[in-house]
This record gives sequence, C-alpha cells and structure tokens, in this order.
Amino acid sequence: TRGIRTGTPGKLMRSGDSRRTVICVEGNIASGKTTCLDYFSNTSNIQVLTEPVSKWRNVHGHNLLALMYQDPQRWGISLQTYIQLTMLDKHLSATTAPVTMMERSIFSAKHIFVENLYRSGKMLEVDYIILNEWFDWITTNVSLPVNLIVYLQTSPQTCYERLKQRCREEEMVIPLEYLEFIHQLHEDWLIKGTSAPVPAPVLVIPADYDLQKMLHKYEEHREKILAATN
Ligand code: DCP
Repeated sequence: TRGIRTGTPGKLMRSGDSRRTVICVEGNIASGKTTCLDYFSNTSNIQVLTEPVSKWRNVHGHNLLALMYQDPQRWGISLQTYIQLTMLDKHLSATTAPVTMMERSIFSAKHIFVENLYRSGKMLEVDYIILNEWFDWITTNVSLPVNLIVYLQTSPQTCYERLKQRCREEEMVIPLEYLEFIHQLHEDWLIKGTSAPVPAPVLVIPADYDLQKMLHKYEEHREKILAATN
C-alpha cells in the first residue's frame, strides 16, 4: 500500500503526501505523551500512531528495552538501531485520516536518546558513528515531513514521580539524573535550538499538572494544534 497517491478522501496517504499533516508529540520519559495522543484520538480527521514500545520489549522474545537499561554499552546500539527502524516505519505508514499524530519521531530518537547514550559515555564512538550514518542516510534519501512538534514540557522531578508510580519494570533503574539529562537535551533541541535542526515549528504545552488539568490544557491548545493542518 505504500507509495499510493490519491486525491480521494478515505484513501491511503503516506509521508510525503502534501495533503497529509504530521504532528509529533515529544517530551521526557513519562511526560504524558500517551495521554495526549489518547485525548486527540477522539478527534475526527486525526489518526494517532502510538510509539511501538511493546515491540522494543519483545523482539522475537528479546526484551531490548530491559537489556539496554541493564547494560547500555552492550545493548544501546541494538535498541537504537531497532527503534530507528520502527520509527521510520511509523513515519512512512499509510493512513486514511488527513492528520497523523505520532508519539515521538525518528528525530528525537537520534537527537535525544542516541545523543544521551553517547554523551554520557554509555555508547562506543563506533556505535554512535554507525547510528549517525544510518540517520543521515535515511533523512537525506527519504522524505519524512513533520508539520508541527508538540512539546510536553515537564520538570524532571515530575517525570520521576510519574515513572515511579507507573512501575514499568524495565524503568525502575532510571535515576533522576537520567531524566535531567533527557530534559536538558529536549530543551537544547526544541527551546534553545542549540543542538540539532528542528524539523518543524514547536508548540510548547506546560505538562507538570495533574491528569484532569492536563486534559484541559490539551483542549485549550486544540485550535493551535489543528492550525497546523491548514
Ligand atoms: N526510549 C529509548 N530510546 C528511544 C526512545 C525511548 O531508550 N529512542 C525508552 C525510554 C523509555 C521507553 O523507551 O524507557 C519509552 O519512552 P518514551 O518516553 O518514549 O515513552 P513513555 O511511555 O515514557 O511516554 P509517556 O509516559 O510520555 O506517554
């Protein structure tokens, strides 16, 4: 089905189709991206693509996410190579709705998570180079348009508390400092613009509030988000 271009509503569209709008929701681990996507999944015209975490936890029986947290030097390259593939697949997946809302992107996989592993000394230089070359090849040769980035801006402390509450087993080893590092990388990339190119305009939504208030915040920002579709 990939590659089909059609002007008829209800027919398949894919990345690169000029009539399709792509919105990526970014933010720290446990910043509330899934809740945001769930909220907008009820909007007609928006098709939500969730992040394939379940795939990363079960690659033919191997839990790559758990392995990476146990031994990042050994497994960081494996997890990030696989994530890059699953993200590319999401960016290119054919949808029927005119607006696609994605959890994260191939861009944050690279600019946040690969950078974090390398800069914190948890990834060998050669692994980092291989991932960079893959990323550069993909983004040079494949059209992956993004129209808007919704950045759920949190404090690392809030994410730390949410992380402990949700008890995803693999993540129980994550210290606050890890979330502080990931937070800083988001800020450098999306707010300060000092680390890597930002593929689309950024809409910042403060996201330290409780669930009920967050739902109001999403509603408040609905128009601005949908403006990206015009
Ligand atoms: N992860 C990673 N490398 C990536 C992307 C994610 O190591 N390139 C890890 C970090 C988390 C897990 O995968 O342990 C899922 O992270 P996300 O922040 O992407 O998803 P959440 O489920 O935490 O998002 P939220 O709670 O905001 O819905």
